[in-house]
Amino acid sequence: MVYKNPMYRLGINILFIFYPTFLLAEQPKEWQLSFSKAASKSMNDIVWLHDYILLPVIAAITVFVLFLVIYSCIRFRASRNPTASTTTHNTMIEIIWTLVPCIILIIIAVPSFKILYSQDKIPPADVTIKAVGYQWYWGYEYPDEKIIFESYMVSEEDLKPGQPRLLTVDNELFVPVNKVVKVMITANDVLHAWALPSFGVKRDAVPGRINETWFRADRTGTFYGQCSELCGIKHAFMPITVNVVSQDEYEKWLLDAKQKFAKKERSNIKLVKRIIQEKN
Ligand SMILES: [Cu+2]
Repeated sequence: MVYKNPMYRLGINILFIFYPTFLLAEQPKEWQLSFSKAASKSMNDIVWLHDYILLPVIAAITVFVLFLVIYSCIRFRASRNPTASTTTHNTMIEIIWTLVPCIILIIIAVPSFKILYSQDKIPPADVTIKAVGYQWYWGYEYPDEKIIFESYMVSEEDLKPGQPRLLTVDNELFVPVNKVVKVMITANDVLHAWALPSFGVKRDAVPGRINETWFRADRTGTFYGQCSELCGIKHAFMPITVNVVSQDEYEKWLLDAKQKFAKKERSNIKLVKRIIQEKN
């Protein structure tokens, strides 16, 4: 196949370097550079800040410093400049090298704070999800729909064709497209973090407190994330899978989920009753 051809792959990887978001799907790709393709306004803003503010600033500073280093190596080398200057002070240059970095920081700070505040202010939510980090899986709750379930990683030998390794879970989250989804994040044992790169979402899951964040997915698809706070030996094995679907499909899933997970709840209640009986 053409994709197996090493020259073709090399060509694609070179293209990736010049077009960081070119040809990327919803999950990490081999040899991928830069971010996953944005699926929310928040992530679009983050990518814009990175591509059009941070990268040009970093590139310009690097080139400028490199130029200064090379220039002074050549111009002021011992053979060409045997008597060194004794200058210790120049007011003009000191004002410039204080003011210019200040201006650069302000140029970065203005759009950066704008994005931070837009992430912080949660619009009225259409769907609310509670995510609870456990060692080592995620528990999810749709409080308005009375749905509670756990989401474990599918191990490598149980993967179906097309399912990505270390990212596939048994019970996926479903959210409707173009709707505000509020996520309340907490943990039940140690620190975890609920992170979904395509939505520009990352919040710590802290035992005993609830952090809130939100996203509005602007296209359908399956999106993957991972726990992003080192939480123990299986930190790498508690991925997050979110299916963004149409409103109709979401409602269909809700009906199914209410049955599927309600049954489980009933069996849990039975289990608790049995334990209480055994104790008595
Ligand atoms: Cu974790």
